[in-house]
Amino acid sequence: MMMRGANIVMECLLEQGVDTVFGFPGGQIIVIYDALYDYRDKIRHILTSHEQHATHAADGYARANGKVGVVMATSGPGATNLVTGIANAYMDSVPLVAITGNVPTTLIGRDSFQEVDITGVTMPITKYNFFVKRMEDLAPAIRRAFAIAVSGRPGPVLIDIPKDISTHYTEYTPADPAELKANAKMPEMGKEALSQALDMLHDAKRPVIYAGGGIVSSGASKELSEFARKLQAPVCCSIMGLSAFSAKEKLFAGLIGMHGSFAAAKAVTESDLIVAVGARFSDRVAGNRKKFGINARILHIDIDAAEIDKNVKTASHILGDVKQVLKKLNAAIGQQDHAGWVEQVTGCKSVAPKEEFEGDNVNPRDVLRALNRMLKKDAIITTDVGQHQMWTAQTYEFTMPRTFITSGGLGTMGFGVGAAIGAKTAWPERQVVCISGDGSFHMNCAELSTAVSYKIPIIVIVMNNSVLGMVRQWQKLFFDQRFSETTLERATDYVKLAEAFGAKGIRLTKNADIDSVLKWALSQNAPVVVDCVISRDVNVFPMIPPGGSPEEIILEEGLSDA
Ligand SMILES: Cc1ncc(C[n+]2csc(CCOP(=O)(O)OP(=O)(O)O)c2C)c(N)n1
Repeated sequence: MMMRGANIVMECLLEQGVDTVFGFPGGQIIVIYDALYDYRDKIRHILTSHEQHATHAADGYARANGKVGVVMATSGPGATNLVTGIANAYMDSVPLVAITGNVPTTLIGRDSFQEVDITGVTMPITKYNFFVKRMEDLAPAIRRAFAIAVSGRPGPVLIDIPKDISTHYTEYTPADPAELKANAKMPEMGKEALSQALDMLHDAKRPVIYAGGGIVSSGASKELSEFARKLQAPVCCSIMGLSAFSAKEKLFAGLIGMHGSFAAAKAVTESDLIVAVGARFSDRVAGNRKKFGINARILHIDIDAAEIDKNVKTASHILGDVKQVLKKLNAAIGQQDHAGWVEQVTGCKSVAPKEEFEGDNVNPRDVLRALNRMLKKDAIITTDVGQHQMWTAQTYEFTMPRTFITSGGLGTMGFGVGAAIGAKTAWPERQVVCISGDGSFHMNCAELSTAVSYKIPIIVIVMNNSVLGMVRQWQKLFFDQRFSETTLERATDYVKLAEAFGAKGIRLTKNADIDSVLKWALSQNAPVVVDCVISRDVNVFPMIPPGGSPEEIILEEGLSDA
């Protein structure tokens, strides 16, 4: 049947099962929004205040429910406003489809009003991108975009659609659902790799599992749990891996890396076999790559061949979907016994850094511990970026996959509120709390208006220390306390700000009030901001100095000799 390009976009979204998109309209995407008007009963659109946060919302939606997130924006500034969100999804392997309008093909390359080469701009931060030049390419491009976003290692794909393509008519033939399914591809795993891995697993005396975000995206938590028990190995998680393995399991050794636990640092330093599963040895995990796991052989299980031997040299690897690989290993491995080693590592879980806070302020970790007690098991926590993010990662006990949504790779301040809106849109019945900092919240607070307009009752906890805390901490530890441009001391009243947007606000100034304030916030069924006043001198410990390795962990303030 003959159909307008913009309507084909809608039909193709429906083919993919899309029922929610986030975005912001404009002149070059106006025809697609015109089509959306006729599909508004089938496709819910959430209009954010800024395109960046529409991308974060689509990203949070995708991370929370495992579907592909969809974001739309107009050409030029609309498209460039998506860039940080796309890069964020790329770094954290989140399946996302971004649709941008562009000027008509006849105006391309003439520096037309609001023209930008967004496929050129996003080439290094997308898995693939399409510039649709011909009507007949439109539907195939959208179908391929969704397939690419979820195939192998997930990631973002962008489709740039010039205005004449969305305006003109062409023949539309609905896709065969079986064909759509067959488009998503997973690499096959090799048999030899598996038998070599089994030998390594059987030989190990002090094995440790380093679990990353791949476990979450492949839905392999159950398989990981069985694997850890069979191998009898402690499990350390990267920040992307948190929630993949229950923090309540005895074998959980905590966060690995720069701000990781002492137990995790001990485990990787003393281990003779590190099994990395769906993880990529980022610099925040490995620190000094030459010293990481210095006494261990490394077995790397990952879906992305490009990750093998990229950051650290491995002894062996298995390429494949980690869920399928772990299933095979679990079937073949048999029960191992490393009780003594497990005790050595998990016995260190109580080694905690000194906890700093000033008596007349709120202890941020106590707030997180209270949330841990008060929230339901399936509550979703999102964060912005800074100290508050690391306190959350260290303190909150995640027990269910996809309950922790944070910007791991790009470290994007401003991510948390959009991500919370996306997560709550995906799971309206679940509690969704964003832990933010006052610096980050200044970047995304306008999205409170989105939460209010669409009645999306998220809770934002602003750990308000009046400073850009994480950068200030580095200045304190490594730059001789020269606090260059990290003291905010904004006059912003977060309670009034929340109220101005139509949300609710409350201030928390004393530790004694934590429970009552949180109880109030949780009972509002409306967007709430909790202005949580903390001291500017609370640090994140432990800390591995930049370029250091796990054995150089700093438990308290002050550098080790290294
Ligand atoms: C968009 C962006 N700009 C700058 C940074 C660098 N940065 C990392 S943490 C941080 C401070 C964050 O301050 P705040 O949100 O108040 O959180 P806190 O560390 O105080 O908890 C900064 C500036 C970043 N990660 N992202």
